[in-house]
Amino acid sequence: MPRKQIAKFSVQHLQILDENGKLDAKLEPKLSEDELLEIYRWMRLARELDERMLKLQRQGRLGTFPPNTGQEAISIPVALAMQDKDWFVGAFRELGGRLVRGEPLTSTLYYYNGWEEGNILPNKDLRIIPTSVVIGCQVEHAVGLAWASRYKGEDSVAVCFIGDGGTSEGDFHEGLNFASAWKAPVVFIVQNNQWAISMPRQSQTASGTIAQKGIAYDIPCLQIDGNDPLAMHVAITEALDRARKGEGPTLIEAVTYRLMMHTTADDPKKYRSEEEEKVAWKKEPLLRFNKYLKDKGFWDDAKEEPLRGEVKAKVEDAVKEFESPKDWQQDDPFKHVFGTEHAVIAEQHKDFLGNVEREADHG
Ligand SMILES: Cc1ncc(C[n+]2csc(CCOP(=O)(O)OP(=O)(O)O)c2C)c(N)n1
Ligand SMILES: [Mg+2]
Repeated sequence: MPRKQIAKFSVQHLQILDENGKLDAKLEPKLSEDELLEIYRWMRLARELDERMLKLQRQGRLGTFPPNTGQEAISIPVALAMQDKDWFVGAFRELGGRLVRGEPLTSTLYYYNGWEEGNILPNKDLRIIPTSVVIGCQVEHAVGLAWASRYKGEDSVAVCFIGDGGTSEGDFHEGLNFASAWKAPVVFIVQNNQWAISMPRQSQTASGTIAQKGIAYDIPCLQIDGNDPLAMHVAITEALDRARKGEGPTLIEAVTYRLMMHTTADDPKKYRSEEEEKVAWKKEPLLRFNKYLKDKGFWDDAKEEPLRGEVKAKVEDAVKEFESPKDWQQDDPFKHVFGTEHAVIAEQHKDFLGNVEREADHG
């Protein structure tokens, strides 16, 4: 018997706004002036907070953190397209999206100063899962939330973010497999920023695209320019719609670049060229979105200045609050591990207080 072809696959790439801010008008989504400006304002705020955090860290006023600069065009349009009942399940480079969802600016400052209080949301109905530093485990959380939502007839979608490196983890594959087999209402967004600490994308995986990792699980997949907020808007709108219609998960690979260090604890000059960074800075999302808004007549330099002042003031207020005296107790985190009492946690809590007492006795 001759061999016959039984399956054929392809992966599409979507870019609407190119790196020079040039628009493909045929693909432009129908967003109003207000909606477009809202995206831009959140992007500016996230950038300002990220840049300020780097200064604070360098001054010894904040702990180690992973900068988000350059990845604003991904989580912000996503969060704006989501509904309140949807779940936002991030890793650690979704600062803008977290702010859009209602996380206070101070949360990220507390969290990266080692204070668990950064994980307490101002409103318990906010569906934002805490930052996941453990690479990949958030995928299972997202799929579980999505499946639970379906089971309870809630009609909510879980949106899960992961990095390019994270797609090499078993958790990623187990999550995709389950989500597809059970048609769970979940959207997977891979922020392919070309680096996993010092490991370049091409050494991380032999897959030609990361989007194609969905094909093995029969998950519709799409690669987009992750520095293009319009492409991200279109991709997430389609994916949320598919999930809500009961058609199951989507995998979106958003191609971007980690413009800064992995975390403030490393120096990228040791493992990548400055030339590569220079090329990437020319493609960054704020530059091109600013140009697009100006071309549409929605923006100009006279509007830019007050916006910069406004976001600076918001960040300044958050820093003041972050550095104001706190009456938090050092054993408070034990009270938030579970919603209810738990025997093992109670025992650890007791041990901890015993240690604190012994240390105090020894001066
Ligand atoms: C399970 C696990 N393994 C290893 C690490 C150490 N680690 C932290 S970040 C990182 C690389 C992540 O790369 P990627 O998924 O591309 O995300 P990015 O940092 O680029 O956003 C690694 C290996 C970890 N936090 N968790
Ligand atoms: Mg990465």
